[in-house]
Order: sequence, then C-alpha cells, then structure tokens
Amino acid sequence: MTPLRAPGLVALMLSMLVLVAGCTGQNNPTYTYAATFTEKTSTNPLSYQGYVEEGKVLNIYFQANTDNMTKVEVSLVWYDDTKDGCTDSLGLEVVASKQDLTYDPEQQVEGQSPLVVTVTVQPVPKVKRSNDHVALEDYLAGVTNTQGQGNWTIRVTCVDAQPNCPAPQEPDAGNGWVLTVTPYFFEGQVEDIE
Ligand SMILES: [Ca+2]
Ligand SMILES: [Ca+2]
Repeated sequence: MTPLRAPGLVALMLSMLVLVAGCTGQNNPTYTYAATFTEKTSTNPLSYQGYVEEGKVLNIYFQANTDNMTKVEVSLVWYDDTKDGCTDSLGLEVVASKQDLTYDPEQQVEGQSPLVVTVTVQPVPKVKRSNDHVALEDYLAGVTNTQGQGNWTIRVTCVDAQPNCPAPQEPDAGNGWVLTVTPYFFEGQVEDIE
C-alpha cells in the first residue's frame, strides 16, 4: 500500500506549499486604519504601610475603579526590623472583586520579602484593521469595559516572626511592611496605516 500512497502524499505537500506561498504572496488586502492597543499603568501606584503582629491578619481594602483593567500587581516588601537575624515570614493574599469572573479571584503566597501577586483581569484586545474608520471607533467603544472593578481585599499576615531561629537573642512580635498596588489597563486608538 505504501508505494501507492506516496504520490498522493507528494501531491498533498505540493499543494500545501502552494497554499503557503499564496498566503504570503502579494494578495494581502490593504487597510487604511487599525485599532491598536497599548498596556499602561498609573504613574502613581497606591501605597500602604503598617505593622502586623505575629499570627494576626490585616485586611486592606482597595477600591478598583480603573476602566479596561488588564491586571493588578500587588507587592509586599519588608525587612528584618528587630535585627534578630531571622527575617519574618509574611503572607500576602489578594481577593479580587467578584465582578466578571474571567480570572482566578483569589491568590495567596507566603515566605520572604518581596511577595508579589499578579491578578490577571483580561487580556489586551487584539489589533483590528479596516478601511472603515467609524467601524473601528465602534470596535474601540465595544471593547471598553469595567471588568474587575469594585472592592478588592488584600490580606497581610505575619506567619512567623522568628523562622529558623534556633536561639533568638531578642523577642520579635511582628513586622512592619510596605504594600504597593499597581493596576494596569489597556488604551486603544485608531491609527492610519499604509
Ligand atoms: Ca524576625
Ligand atoms: Ca520582625
């Protein structure tokens, strides 16, 4: 059976080559305009600071009101404040707004500084090309949304103030911390293309 199949296979491969050549040839439609998107972030991310006692959980409430939000990056940093040589182990949990569950709304990490949680809200929309400027303006208006907006809760925990400390010299009741919340969003525009 194999010798009979081979010519058919060659013909198939040849036709695929012709198809590929056709796709990359000069028959591409040309468009005048394109709706393109850029991912941006605020130049002033939100910043919080405080102190958490060992074994305690602090709730920080964040009101998300950014349009076209793509993701929110939450970062927690701290240092060995009592200089006991055993930098505290902290926990960071982000519970996103329940609006439009296209993402995992709860994420949790713990360990050493820095801890970072990034919650993806939605992808940046795809580029769209057309000769119709108004249609592209409509497309921009159509993809504008309030996804992910609402109340977010960020939890900061001191899991262990003296981790891996066989004989701590000083008592350590907890730790200071700095939290940074950075929302990202997409911005669309209609551009002239050649
Ligand atoms: Ca410590
Ligand atoms: Ca400490």
